[in-house]
Amino acid sequence: MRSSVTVSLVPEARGGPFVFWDQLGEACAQAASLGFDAIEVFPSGPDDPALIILPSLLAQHSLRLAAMGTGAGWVKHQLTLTNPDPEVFQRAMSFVKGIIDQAGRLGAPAIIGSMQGRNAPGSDRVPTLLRLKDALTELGDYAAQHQVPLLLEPLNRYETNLINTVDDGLNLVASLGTTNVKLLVDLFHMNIEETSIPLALRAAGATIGHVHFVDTNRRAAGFGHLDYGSVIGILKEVGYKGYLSAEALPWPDSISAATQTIAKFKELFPRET
Ligand SMILES: [Mn+2]
Repeated sequence: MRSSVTVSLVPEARGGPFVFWDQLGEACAQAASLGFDAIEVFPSGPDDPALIILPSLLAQHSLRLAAMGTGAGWVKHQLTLTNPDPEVFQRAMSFVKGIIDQAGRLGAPAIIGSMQGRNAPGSDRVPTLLRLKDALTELGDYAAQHQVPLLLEPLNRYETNLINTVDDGLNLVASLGTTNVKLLVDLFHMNIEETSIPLALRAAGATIGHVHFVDTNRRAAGFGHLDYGSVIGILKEVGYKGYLSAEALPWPDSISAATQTIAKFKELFPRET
C-alpha cells in the first residue's frame, strides 16, 4: 500500500477535512519532503488553473496523483448526479467528466462523494437511486478510456441519505451496467455507519479501489481511537494494493496532521518506507 495526502484548492470548502489547502506547489513540496508517495487533489473544477501546473509539480517532486475529487461541483455549483432537473443533471455529468479527464491523463481515478446528492425529504428514493445508477454506469464507462476506475464513496448520514454504508455501495455497484466502478472506503464515515469496520472491509474485498486514511474523529491517523492494526490486516487479507490517502482535518495544523499521518503509515508498514 502507498501513502497519499489531500490538497484542497476550493476556498468554499474551507473548514473541511483536507490536510493541505490552496497552495498546490507548497503542498507538493511538503508532501514530498515528508515522504508521501502521492497527493489527492480537490480542484475547484476541471478548468482550475492549478491543474495546468499539476503534471510538472508532480514530476518535480516525484509524486503520483492518487485521486481527484469532484465535490466542488456540489460545493460551488450545487450540482448533483441525482438532481431531477435534466439540465442540472447534464451539467453535473459534464463537470464529473471534466474531472475524470483531468485525473485520467495522470493515471488517477475521480471520486464521487457529495456529487451523489441526497434524496429530497418525503420523496421516493427509487427514481433518485435510478438516476445515480444510470449516471455511475455512464461515468464508469467514460473513465475506462483512461484505464482508471471511477470511485464511489459511501458518506455518513449527515452528508447524504443515499449511499451510507459499504453494503449500500456494494449493492449499487453490483447493479450497474459497468464493471469499472469501485468503492472508496473512508474510515471516518465507516466509524459512524458500520456495525464492524473490519467485517465491512472484508465484505468490500476486491471492490475496494481507494481508502481515506483518517481517524474516528476525522483527525489524522493516530489522533483518534481507530484500531489500525485490524484495518490494515483486513486490507492485506483482501489483497488491497492501492493508496491510504489522508483525508483528515488539518488539526492542529496542516504540517502536524501530515507528519502524524506519515508517522502512523511508517509504523504500520515498517518495510515499505
Ligand atoms: Mn472521504
